[in-house]
Amino acid sequence: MRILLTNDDGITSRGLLAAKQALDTVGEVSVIAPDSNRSAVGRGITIDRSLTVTEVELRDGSRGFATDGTPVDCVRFAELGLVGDRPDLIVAGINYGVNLGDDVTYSGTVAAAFEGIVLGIPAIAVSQQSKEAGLHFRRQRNYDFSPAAGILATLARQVAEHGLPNGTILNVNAPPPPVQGVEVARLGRRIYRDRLDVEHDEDGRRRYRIYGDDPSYHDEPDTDFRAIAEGKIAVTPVHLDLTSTGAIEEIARWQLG
Ligand SMILES: [Mn+2]
Repeated sequence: MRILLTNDDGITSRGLLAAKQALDTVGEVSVIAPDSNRSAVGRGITIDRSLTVTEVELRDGSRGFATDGTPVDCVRFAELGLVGDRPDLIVAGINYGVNLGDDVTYSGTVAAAFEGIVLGIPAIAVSQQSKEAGLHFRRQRNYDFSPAAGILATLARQVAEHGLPNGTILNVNAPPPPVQGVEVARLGRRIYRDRLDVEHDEDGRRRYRIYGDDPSYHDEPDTDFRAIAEGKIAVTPVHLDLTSTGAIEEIARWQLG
């Protein structure tokens, strides 16, 4: 099995290395990742300039590629043959911090996996919560990626055996150990506590911080948020069909000339 590994935290991420080591037991892994942190860039691609690609040595001594593009650019590079043959599986992660519920649309990690749907290649996005980080996204020092790495190897083997349903990726989030089980869950919904914090830069200009520090979530059954809160790994099948099928009829009844 040929596996393409990327992330949004950047080529030097310890989470990327943890994923690499887990996937080395499953197949032949090629790595291409952004040269620095591109978290929360979503499905952005680079169309206004050319991209650099640098061959680098990863911490395990293997070779990988770093680019100044986005996570989605990384997957596109792989499709174009830059890092070897077309992959059988795309993996993005292991991300520092969870990607749950509504947040999947901001996430560069999940975005890279979504590109698998566009290219017709099975894909897994995988994220690890830290004990200290709670539901935040922040990168911290004492990260234990082992729960996410363990489920990643299992899922990669399952995908090798069964494939994935058409147009579907897996969004996987692991709580810190000890893990209480694995649940196939739906995406939940965030509650953001945004606020305007005003700062002044050296030139006296106002600057604003708008994303609050303490996001919460709607505690609903069968959701990824609930699974994580219960100490379980959440595996969520996600597709990219954004059409609101149920709304087509209603909107079609409008007087649109
Ligand atoms: Mn990230």
